[in-house]
Amino acid sequence: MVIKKWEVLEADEGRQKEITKEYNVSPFLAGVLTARGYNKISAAQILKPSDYFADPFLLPDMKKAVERIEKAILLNEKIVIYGDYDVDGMTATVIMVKYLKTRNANVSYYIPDREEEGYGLNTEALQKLKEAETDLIITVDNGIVAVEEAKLAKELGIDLIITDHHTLRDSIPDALAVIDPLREEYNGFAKIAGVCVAFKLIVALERGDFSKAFNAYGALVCIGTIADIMPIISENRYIVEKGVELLQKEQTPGIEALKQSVLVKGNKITTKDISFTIAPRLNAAARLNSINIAIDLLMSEDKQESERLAEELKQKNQERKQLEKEAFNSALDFLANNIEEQNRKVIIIDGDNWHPGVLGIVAAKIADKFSKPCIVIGKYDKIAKGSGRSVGEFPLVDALNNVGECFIKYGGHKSAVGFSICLDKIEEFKKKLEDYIENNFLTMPSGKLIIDKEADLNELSIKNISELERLQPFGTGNEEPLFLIRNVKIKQIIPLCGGKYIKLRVLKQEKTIDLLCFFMGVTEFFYKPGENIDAVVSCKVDYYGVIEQTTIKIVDLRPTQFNQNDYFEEKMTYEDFKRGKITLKANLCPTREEIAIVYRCIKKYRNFQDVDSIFLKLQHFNIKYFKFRLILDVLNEFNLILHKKYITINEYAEKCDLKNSKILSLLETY
Ligand SMILES: [Mn+2]
Repeated sequence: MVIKKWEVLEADEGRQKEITKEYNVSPFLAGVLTARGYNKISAAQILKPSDYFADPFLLPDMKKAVERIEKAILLNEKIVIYGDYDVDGMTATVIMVKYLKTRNANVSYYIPDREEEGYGLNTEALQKLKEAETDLIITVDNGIVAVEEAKLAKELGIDLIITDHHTLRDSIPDALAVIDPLREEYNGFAKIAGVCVAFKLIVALERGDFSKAFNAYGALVCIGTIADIMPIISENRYIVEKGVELLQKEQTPGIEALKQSVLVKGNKITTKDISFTIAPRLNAAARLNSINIAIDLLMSEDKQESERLAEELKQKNQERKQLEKEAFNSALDFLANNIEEQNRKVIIIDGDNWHPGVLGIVAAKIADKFSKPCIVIGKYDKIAKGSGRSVGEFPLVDALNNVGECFIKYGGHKSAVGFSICLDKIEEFKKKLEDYIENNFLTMPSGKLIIDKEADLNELSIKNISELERLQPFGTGNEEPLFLIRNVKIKQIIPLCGGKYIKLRVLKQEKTIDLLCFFMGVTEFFYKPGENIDAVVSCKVDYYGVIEQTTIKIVDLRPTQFNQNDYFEEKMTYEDFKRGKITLKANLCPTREEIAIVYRCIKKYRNFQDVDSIFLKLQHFNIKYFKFRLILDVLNEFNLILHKKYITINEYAEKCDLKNSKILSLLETY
């Protein structure tokens, strides 16, 4: 794991007191909320979300939409729900179709093909729908930018109602109704999913009867909201909390089968099951050209059919995982064999025939692993497709805008982009993008770990931790709280599950607590008893009958003496140097002794998972990061170390003489 920037938020004492009093919560919990920017009023978004479900008729054009749909139902006109292939779009499509069927409407749906048509309304689809004698199209989770397509729909004589939650461009489409919470006229809570906008339309069609509609569709609204990574505050909080409760009860055969297929027997379904199992499975169907499996399953009213579809969906997801693994490993191999590529500001990798449906996931995994924006390009017979993911605040789509002429088609937002490109344009694109970033971004944002509070061991009491449950459900925009505990001494390292995991017993000022570590086993754990560490932890209380016990889990850890600012500065300098962007001002040539220290460290501990782990282990030697990386370059130059699962000494390396090092002699000239 590459070292992430720890950023500790600060509580506000004044607001903390107010929140404590207003909501009758502990100062500990109130402190976390103020650190996250909440005050007495806005804290209600978290602590009293049920006050927040906004009246659907507050949304602009809602009344017009309801009237037009009622007319279509009355005259038995042909209605088509025009959806999207992600989980938000799927669930939005399904609830609209299901609802209109209960009203005996003449309704069907259309979801564009992910690879062939791409996202949103398109002219060919409109022509097809015209031929099928469609009278009314209702978009869900798309349409807000379809200015041209809306014009065409008008020419074709199809009425168009747009429901969307994406950002508006300069002009809104000329449609019968345009319902988007980001329209200026709307003053409610804006960050709701496409499925939630569709749901509001249903509530409006039910003349505002929220609870009946929620009982029928709340489970799907909840799945779509979580899958689309909406912030879990305000209305979304209500939807997720109540939606999960609904999901725990018996659902329609399709949703029930999906739920049963992901659940471990006897467990209750949680928000984590939705984000880590249900959503990826539904997405897998779309990624692998089989979206019908997902839609049919969500619609199904037949038990046997549902079970078959749920099983097929599971298989599709397995297939997706396999394709993803192949592409990811081949991308990692490329980076291991081309180490200089890792020093770029944005990592760009291309490969032949990587499945287009997994490019985005692979880009996200690489971006996370190297803490840098990453673009992954799959090359096929005639064209190439790319998908990118950003890190921190880096505006990836702006970067693409600046090289827009390279693409056939592209789009996206700050943190994720997608494009198609001619094969012979790839090199030009890479070069132009790199030049643009090199000239416009002196420093790149790094991956951050946002920490809510530096905590004393005493503060991590059962009472305080159990109160954090009031913040649940956690999710995007309402993450599980993280705490920093500083300068604790390792007393004991206790292996768990045969050494696969670790329990660390740590001590500070006479107080001892246990920390659990699940991301490293005994083999990889390079800290020793007696060493002082800083740890970022998450906490919860487990209930065993009448016994309560805290579980404190390590999210990240470092030696106490580690200097974060130094590290990030030196890392940037090193990478700039490697890309030839700076010349050295001082002689930074490592000494023979320093090289030996690093070599001996790798030889002794053997199981370093990455370069940064070695650096953390070397903390008490006072070798700066820049120099440390130069030393590794020298060791690589002579093939003295191997980069496999672990970084190890090459036992079969030939004897070498450092005098012959090209790197060292180059450094000596500065
Ligand atoms: Mn959406």
